[in-house]
Amino acid sequence: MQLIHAIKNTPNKMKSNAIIFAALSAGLLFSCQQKTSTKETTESKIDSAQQQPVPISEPLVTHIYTADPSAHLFEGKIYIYPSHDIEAGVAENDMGDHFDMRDYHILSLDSINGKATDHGIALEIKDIPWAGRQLWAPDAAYGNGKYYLYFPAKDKSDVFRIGVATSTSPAGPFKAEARPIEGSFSIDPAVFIDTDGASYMYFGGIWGGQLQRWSSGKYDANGSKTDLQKDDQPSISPRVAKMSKDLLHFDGPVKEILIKDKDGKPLLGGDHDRRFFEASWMHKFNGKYYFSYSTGDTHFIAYAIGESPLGPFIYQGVILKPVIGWTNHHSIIEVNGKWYLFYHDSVLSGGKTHLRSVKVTGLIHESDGTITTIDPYKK
Ligand code: FUB
Repeated sequence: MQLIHAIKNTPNKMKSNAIIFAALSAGLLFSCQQKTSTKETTESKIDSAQQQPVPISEPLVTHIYTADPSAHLFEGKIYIYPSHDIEAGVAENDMGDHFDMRDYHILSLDSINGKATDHGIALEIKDIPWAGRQLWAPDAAYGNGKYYLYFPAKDKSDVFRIGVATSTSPAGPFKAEARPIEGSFSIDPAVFIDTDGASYMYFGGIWGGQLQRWSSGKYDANGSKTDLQKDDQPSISPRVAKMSKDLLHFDGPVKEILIKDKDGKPLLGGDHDRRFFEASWMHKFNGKYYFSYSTGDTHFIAYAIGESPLGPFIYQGVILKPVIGWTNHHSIIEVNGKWYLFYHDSVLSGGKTHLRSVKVTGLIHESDGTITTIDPYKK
């Protein structure tokens, strides 16, 4: 794992991806088309030929690339709402232009160890009236007898907004609303419905997710491409908005989420190992609110615990160590009394940043409420 850790704090996505890819490849090229068992092929090749990390889990599907999994239990099955990664031929850069996804496929599992079903195209960019490009990490919710698919996309002015589409089935197809959610911006929506029925959307992502360009409350097209470059100031905050009962709108203002250290001090912009980057998720365990997220350029899934869904949250530690590939993204759900982490990595594509595969593994809450850190590779 030294090679993965060596990329920490690398300011350029391309550089770090090249290092990971070099570590993994050296004669190793996995194809999405390969017909042999992925488990056998991946493990035996990595293990015997290169002494490279052996994954703890295998892709849920191998006929397409999938990423950013948001998992939910609907109608007695596990539904997974992922990004659908494609080789679009767009050069890699720090703004994430190479993530040029154009549709969503929804996956389902009858049981956690079952075979995944791909339900086909659920929504396409051409059917979203306001969208210009880049369908990034989605989420879903159920309410009012309907299913809701929430998704980020750049609008026709190249500004990320968050849209919503509805369906009578968890597998879609989904019909998009004519306009993005009013007041929405940036990426990675995660909708959490609390035990009292109140619903919240967590969202935001820096760098390609453009959150750093909203610091004045308005979009600054000439704003920074990465951080705010203020390492000694509180880091950029993820956002939360209460949702209306129809789950189609924000009900009230967008608020900033405060993540503090155990001394009560806000995490700073220069604290790349702990500060928020993208990929929000919320789960509730033993009455406490667990806000989890990716640290982006340091590649961790980290978590912080709070007493309210609106925060503040106190940083606790790492849920998932870095994966092969640049991005780290996840969701956490409970199935039949056990907890699971859905995540992705780029092993199947030979380390390509923009060609990822969704996976699942068990997650443990310790008796003190902390979460056991997961290493996605056996060595
Ligand atoms: O898939 C595109 C972007 O990569 C997501 O929106 C981020 O969370 C990262 O996984």
